[in-house]
Amino acid sequence: MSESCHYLSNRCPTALRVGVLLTLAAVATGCDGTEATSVRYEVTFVANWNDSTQPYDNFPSNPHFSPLVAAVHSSDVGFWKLGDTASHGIESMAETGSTGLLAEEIRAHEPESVLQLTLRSIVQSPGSDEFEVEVDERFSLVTFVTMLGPSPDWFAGVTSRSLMDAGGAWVESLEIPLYPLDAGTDSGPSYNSRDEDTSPPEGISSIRNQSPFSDNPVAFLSFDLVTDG
Ligand SMILES: [Ca+2]
Repeated sequence: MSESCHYLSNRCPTALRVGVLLTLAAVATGCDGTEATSVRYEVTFVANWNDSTQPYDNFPSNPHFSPLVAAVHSSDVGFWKLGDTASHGIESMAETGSTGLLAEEIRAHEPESVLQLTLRSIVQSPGSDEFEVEVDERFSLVTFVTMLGPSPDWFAGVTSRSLMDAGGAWVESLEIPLYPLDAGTDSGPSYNSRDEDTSPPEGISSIRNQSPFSDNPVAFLSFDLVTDG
């Protein structure tokens, strides 16, 4: 039942709420009578971080991306933003690749503002991973993060990316180049720098085209609408 509770605000007439609860189905019905139809996307992550795309500063011998974290959520919540100080969960992910704290932060918003949390495995670079997410009209945003490993506090991702176009239609296909980001919590300048806590922490920033990174993406994230019923 929880999957439908978010459609049943207190503004709904009681009769409607009862009616909806009695007719729990694959599609949830909003207060205005419209159906919140869920659709699925195939998500493809392609790691493109290697010593030819980023040919600087003692490129590491074991480049990889930490276990991917993907959340489907509403606009009521966000998990990171350029210029903002990283949450403990983002800091932990970006410095160690750990997903535990970040998963807790995201799950704290279930089911009201988060529909789905997906945790994947490490992806070697070059390498790739594929998985599906489910979205609907209310939960149409995706936040995705993964750490570049080894690194001080560098990660890649998207935040609150909508899978709807301006007209409210589902985007059929979307490929997003990912550039390196600095979580602002460790001041190490190089891939294998020792821990060097940034105090106070700085805002999350892009380090695209800043040493040791070139102007090339470190990965690509694609969303393809699944149409096979
Ligand atoms: Ca840093």
